[in-house]
Amino acid sequence: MIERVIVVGVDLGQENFNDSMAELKELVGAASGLVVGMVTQKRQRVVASTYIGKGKLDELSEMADELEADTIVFNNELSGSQSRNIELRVNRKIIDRTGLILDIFASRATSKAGKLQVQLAQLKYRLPRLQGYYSNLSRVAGGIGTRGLGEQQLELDRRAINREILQIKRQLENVELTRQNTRTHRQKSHLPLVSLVGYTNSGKSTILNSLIDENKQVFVKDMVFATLDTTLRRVILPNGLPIIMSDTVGFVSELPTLLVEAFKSTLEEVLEAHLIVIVIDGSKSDVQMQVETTLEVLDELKVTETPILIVFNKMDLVTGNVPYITHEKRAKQIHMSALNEDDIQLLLTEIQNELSDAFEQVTLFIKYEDFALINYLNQQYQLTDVQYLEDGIQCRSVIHTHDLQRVKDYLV
Ligand SMILES: Nc1nc2c(ncn2[C@@H]2O[C@H](COP(=O)(O)OP(=O)(O)OP(=O)(O)O)[C@@H](O)[C@H]2O)c(=O)[nH]1
Ligand SMILES: [Mg+2]
Repeated sequence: MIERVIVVGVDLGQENFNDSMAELKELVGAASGLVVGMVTQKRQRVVASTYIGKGKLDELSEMADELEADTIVFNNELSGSQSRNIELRVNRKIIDRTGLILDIFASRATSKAGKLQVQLAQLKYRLPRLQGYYSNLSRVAGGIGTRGLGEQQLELDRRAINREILQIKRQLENVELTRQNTRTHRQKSHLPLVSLVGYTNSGKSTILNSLIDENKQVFVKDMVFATLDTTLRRVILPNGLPIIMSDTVGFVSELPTLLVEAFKSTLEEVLEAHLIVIVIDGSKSDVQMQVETTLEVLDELKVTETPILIVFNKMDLVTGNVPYITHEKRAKQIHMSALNEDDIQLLLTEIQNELSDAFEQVTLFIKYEDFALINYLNQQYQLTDVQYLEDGIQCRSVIHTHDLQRVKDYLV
């Protein structure tokens, strides 16, 4: 049965209030809920005990009866006692934005690490709210689409939850060890790393797919939070140089700190990136919010120095003004559609330009007896103008600067 949902928001004068409410509706949809109504209220500050005012609560209660709503979703974080108080008045299941996002993540996580990370975030989210739950024993807890964490777990007391948190942390450490091994492996390959980041559903995975072989494709879908893990793929630039590209979990405004926290290790690749490509859905009205949100998360991850390229994707859907971020001087901005082959080439060229410090054009003469080096270069790079001379080969290539040392005795 599809849950019928009323969304509620308090307008405290924040700039993106309407966008944020629209996004909340999308999130409800992503959790397979059906939005049947919306209640908003303009206030100077929220009511400490019930978040919205008494009159609004009555209105909400009536509306819930009238529209036969099952669940009320608030566009803010609620404390345990707030949601209990509201629930007592409205007699419906109350979920807040963070809880909703956690529910979506819980239902989407597929990898072992992803599942553990979401579980950890869910437990940490519940811990400070237990008090509220326990004061109302009639509460049937759980969220839209909740999976993975059994509802009965809410009955566990704090100690049990804490024990579970410890246990999950331990499991995560193990998973992390394996991840670190793969990372070390990649670092040994020394290839420049380019990370695709940005809003959920902006087309990051589609862009990556258009750059790689069919049998290595990643999951793409028109829904929020399609990707929850980090994938690394080898991509060849127009000058023949290989790089590594990473695609990762998408962001959303007010992404719960708990989740950013939980996904830090998933997002760790971003820390090591030589270039960050921020992918924006250019066809939406909230491009400013998308960029800001993304920069905020990057800040939270302490990524502040890495060069950035801002990409407005889905330009094939744009009929009006071409979007542009005015105050962002740090980054170059380009416009493209992942569905257009020429645009994909343009993106690659831009990435190549941004990475120009990372590679150099060389001409080499290598004796045949040094075939190990010839082999290595052949595997790593594209060699051009190859001439087979009497005692060795002469060739040209674009190589990564980290390999300059290796070939310095062979430069022509
Ligand atoms: N029209 C159009 N659709 C696009 C374009 N790029 C991606 N899409 C569609 O947008 C939807 C989301 O694409 P994804 O690649 O899954 O987006 P994502 O950024 O990886 O999303 P998350 O993994 O949820 O963070 C899919 O339905 C894509 O087919 C584009 O340039 N034009
Ligand atoms: Mg994706």
